[in-house]
Amino acid sequence: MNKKWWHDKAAYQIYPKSFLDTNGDGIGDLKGIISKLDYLKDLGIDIIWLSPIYQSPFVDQGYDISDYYKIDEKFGTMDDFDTLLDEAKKRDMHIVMDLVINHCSDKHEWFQKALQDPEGEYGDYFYFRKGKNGNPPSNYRAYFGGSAWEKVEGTDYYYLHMFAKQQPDLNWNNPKVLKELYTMINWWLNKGVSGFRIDAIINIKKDPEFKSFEPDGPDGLTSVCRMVDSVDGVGELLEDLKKNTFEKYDAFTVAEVFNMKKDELIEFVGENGHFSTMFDFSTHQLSFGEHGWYDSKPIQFEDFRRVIFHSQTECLDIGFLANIIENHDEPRGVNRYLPKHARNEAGFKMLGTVSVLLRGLPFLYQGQEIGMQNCRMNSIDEYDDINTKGEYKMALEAGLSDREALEACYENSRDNARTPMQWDDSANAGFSSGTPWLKVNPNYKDINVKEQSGRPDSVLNYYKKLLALRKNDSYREVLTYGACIPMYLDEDNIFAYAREKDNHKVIVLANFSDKPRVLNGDFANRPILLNNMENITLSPSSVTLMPCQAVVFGEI
Ligand code: TEU
Ligand code: CA
Repeated sequence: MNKKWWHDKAAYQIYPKSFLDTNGDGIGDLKGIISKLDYLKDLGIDIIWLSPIYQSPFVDQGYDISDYYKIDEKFGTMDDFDTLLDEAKKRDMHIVMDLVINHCSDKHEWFQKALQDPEGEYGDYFYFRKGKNGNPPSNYRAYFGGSAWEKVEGTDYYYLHMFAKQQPDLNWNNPKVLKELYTMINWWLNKGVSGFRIDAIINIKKDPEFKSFEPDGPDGLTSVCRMVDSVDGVGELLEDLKKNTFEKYDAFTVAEVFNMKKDELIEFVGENGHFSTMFDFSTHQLSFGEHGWYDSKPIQFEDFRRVIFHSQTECLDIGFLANIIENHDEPRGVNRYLPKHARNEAGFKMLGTVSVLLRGLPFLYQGQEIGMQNCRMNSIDEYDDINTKGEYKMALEAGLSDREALEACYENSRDNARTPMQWDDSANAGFSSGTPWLKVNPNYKDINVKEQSGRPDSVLNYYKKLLALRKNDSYREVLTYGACIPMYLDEDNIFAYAREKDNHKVIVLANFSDKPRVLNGDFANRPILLNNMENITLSPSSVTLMPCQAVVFGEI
């Protein structure tokens, strides 16, 4: 495998709106991010992915872009952005932008022009279709609920939106659209961004006939992903995109891909794949309900372990995955993946250990490094997220009570990850001197960066050690390129693996159960590289792990 500049890097996702507000308007900004670059460097971060900061009406928090060439004034100016690029560079850090090109905002100039004349030049930038007998062109349900077709007032036309109706899908069959997008991407790469996280990209290939499918829910609609699943040929679009943009700059790209087809992994992230890497969403997918959040299932440890090892094995000879426990679309990982007895600092460190030391790029999400948790909201009005509102509505329609629907939101809402970053125990967790745009999790008095910076055994200091271990001269190679070999698979609630390359070997052991566990093996002579507890019980032929204990052993 040819080595690439990004193979041994650690990444961190910033959700700019909730990171740090420096002018008291309640919204995080670029100046806030600049002021925390040293914090991130010290944590061990090389690549920073910014969720969208482009001009946007914020119907879907910036994933609805109205001008791809502008920084939204909420976040600052293009000068601020240039300063961020310079300051990151000085610290040998990389800035990666979010690239949202499956759709744009309905306030984008292209769409505004299209609305005026759906049959004209700009109409062909989108998917306008005539309705059928007074109904939409097909029975697709948008990802955020409701029909994926929106009627254009005063015409027979509907336009397609796979997400919110304010996010019309761009027509990737139109060469003019591709040219506009490639020019824009190259403009940002010329500016000095190191690459992109690529949003919802699997959705760009459509079946232009837009056939209806069997309904899959009580609303008589079928998820629009049925159409995505039914078409082939996304690879050609992705290859063309790469050749005209990323490849020319040796850019780093990480794709958000959900419904990839079987055996496509090599085309996506192989040596000459469409992308550098893509997120491993296999654990996240375990929680999917049949109809929505209201019938989502708690995750069982056995499944959690199985799907991670499956991804690790599948990718070994192909490429690298990006490993996450959470992002801005998911609840907090500690709530989702840890059993109740493990929702404490030892447990948070244990989850961090098994995730960060996997083969692939570790992506931390803001607040993960201090163990931020889901936030209890008292009514649907306290939520902001458009997806949460849609899921709440579906839950009520399916017959759940208000309390039950809110519970489903507590377990699944994207706003769990979007509450402001908890910097210290002053008002609003030190995030803003004004009124934060979204509720601050009341647990900030106990869980915040300041408290944890000053405490050697904190979750924050443990994450620093984890990332430092990946970069340690003696272990960097094996932790970057070494295979991930599952261990103790017949032991329930034990997450264990070795990272192996040539004659080098690192062993990671974690006890997710609520009882002490004895694992047979010769560990006594190995150096202990990390231990999330003070002690460890070793005998010549075994090791005993306390509940929530995670230990990393090095080379003899
Ligand atoms: O997400 C795409 C996507 O598939 C998610 O919306 C997912 O279905 C949902 O979050 C499950 O809870 C990307 C962005 O990450 C997301 O924030 C945007 O809302 C979406 O695209 C539209 O741009
Ligand atoms: Ca601000």
